[in-house]
Amino acid sequence: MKLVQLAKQVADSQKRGLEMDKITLSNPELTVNQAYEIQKLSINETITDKNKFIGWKMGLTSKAKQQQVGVKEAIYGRLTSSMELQKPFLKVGELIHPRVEPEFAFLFKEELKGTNITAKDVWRAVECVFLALEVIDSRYKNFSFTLTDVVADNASSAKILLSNQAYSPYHTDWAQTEVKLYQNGEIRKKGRGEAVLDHPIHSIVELVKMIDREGLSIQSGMIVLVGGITDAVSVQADDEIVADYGDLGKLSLHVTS
Ligand code: OOG
Ligand code: MG
Repeated sequence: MKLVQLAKQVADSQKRGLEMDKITLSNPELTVNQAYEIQKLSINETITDKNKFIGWKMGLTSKAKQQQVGVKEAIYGRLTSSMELQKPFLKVGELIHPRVEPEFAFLFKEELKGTNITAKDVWRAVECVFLALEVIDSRYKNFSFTLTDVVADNASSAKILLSNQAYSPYHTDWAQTEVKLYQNGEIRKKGRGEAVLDHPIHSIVELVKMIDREGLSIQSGMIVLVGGITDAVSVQADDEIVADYGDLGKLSLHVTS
């Protein structure tokens, strides 16, 4: 099957919130690079004046996340403005089997590109850091996929929630920052920033190198999610999710039907 057709199929499943079979079942010969092409085509199809391309996400940058889904490689996905929750409410009716995970998001004031980039270059380009919750929702049945499948499905991206407060990149040591994830008052997950490639800054370095293969960059004004610090929890209507980042504050998400 042509990549364009597969991209349409994925875009349709994302738009309508309908689960689908893994695309590798009917297309076992698909490569990871072709999956990134499908990702690009399917997301480009959704871009309009109202739904802008706002940045990137890294995924599977922590052991906890890799183990949860059985894929042992970091991946990236594309973020668009319609994914951003402006209020801390998540409607699950539009989604298939949503999961929530705690993250950090970096906002950039300068472009970053190329394969020679180092952590030093990244620090210079960061404007600020947000606490973030990512809602992922694989379009594949049973949240089960191979590396190729999940890349084509835009790394399971669904929604993102950023903290109201933005922090200076030098406010704290992001590797030592601990987050506890609560669901209905019960602690479900716990982790430190260092779970993400020893320090979340490394996730940005990896992203810049990876998107260079497509000739793309992090542009000034874009945000980047660095990847789940802990693995994700499944959520349903009426759940109250709280990510407690200690001194940095809390991020809450109210789940509705
Ligand atoms: C893939 C997306 C992974 C992360 O932060 O690791 C991701 C998935 O778990 O479905 O967003
Ligand atoms: Mg994530």
